[in-house]
Amino acid sequence: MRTGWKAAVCAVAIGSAVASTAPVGAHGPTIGGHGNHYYLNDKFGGRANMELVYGDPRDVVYVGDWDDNGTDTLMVRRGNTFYARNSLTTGNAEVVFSYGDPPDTVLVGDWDGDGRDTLTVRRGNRYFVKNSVTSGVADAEFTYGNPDDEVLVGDWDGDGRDTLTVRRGSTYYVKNSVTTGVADTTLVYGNPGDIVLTGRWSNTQPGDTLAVRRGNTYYLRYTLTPGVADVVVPFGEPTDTAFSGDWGGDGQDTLGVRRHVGAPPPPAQPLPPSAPPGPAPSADVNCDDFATQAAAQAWFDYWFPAMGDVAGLDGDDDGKACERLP
Ligand SMILES: [Ca+2]
Ligand SMILES: [Ca+2]
Ligand SMILES: [Ca+2]
Ligand SMILES: [Ca+2]
Repeated sequence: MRTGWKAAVCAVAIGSAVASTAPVGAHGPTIGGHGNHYYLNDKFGGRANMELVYGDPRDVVYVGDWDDNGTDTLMVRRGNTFYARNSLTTGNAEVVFSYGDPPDTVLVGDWDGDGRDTLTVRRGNRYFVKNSVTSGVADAEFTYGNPDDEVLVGDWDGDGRDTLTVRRGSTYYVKNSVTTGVADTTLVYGNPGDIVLTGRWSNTQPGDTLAVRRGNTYYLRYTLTPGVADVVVPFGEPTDTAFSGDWGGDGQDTLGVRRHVGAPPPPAQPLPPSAPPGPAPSADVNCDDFATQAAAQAWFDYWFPAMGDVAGLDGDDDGKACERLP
């Protein structure tokens, strides 16, 4: 992974100091927040027993099991290019691929139950499912809920496949297939403003359930039913961004936090109003896509603030793209 890139999407911070109820979990949307230090615990201990640094502080980050080894790891996104690492250690990306368009919302899940997490692109209430972490067109498409609905991803019925739940306040509309149609079950849980995490918190439960976060205290429920928490655990700091995943590969999801260490990162720079002629930004672009060095340079200068040298046009890092072109 190259350093110094800035994500095109400014992520939403989650924490007690920030009024956000975005769902975070072992699977689902971006985990939000900022910082490139991650503190995990593969049990429900109060303190982290795994620490790593990955990507840049402003990166958009997702959690999933990209290689079907049972362990969830991190993936950062820059535009429509995704950089996944398969171990929970500091280091470079091991898998790089492009999917969708830079403004797309994506969700992580194991949609076909093969053990491997992949992406679904969301556009409003339309979902485009892809069952491999490779570039290419969607494998399936469906519609669920309303365009502005908050969605959670999980294996609610324990059949090994992840599906969607739409959340409206404290009501959850659970669907157990990635097909167009109405909810299979409906659940009322917690308060409308709660920060909710999803996961399989105990090996006694068949599938994923909910947890509510208040400050740095987590209230875990082992069934998708109304009621009080089965376990209450502390973790991290109230200002951390929290998420969940199976860090040890034992089938149980536990907690992790994302934290910024050091001076605040510079704000993400918005793109100028219009793009120069050229292809959409991705790792598939190369110097042969441009007739002149000036054309390549204009394209490079436009996309660099948001996406870095996404196409690798400036191999020697001197700021000049495709110097071999006329
Ligand atoms: Ca894995
Ligand atoms: Ca899969
Ligand atoms: Ca399922
Ligand atoms: Ca685990």
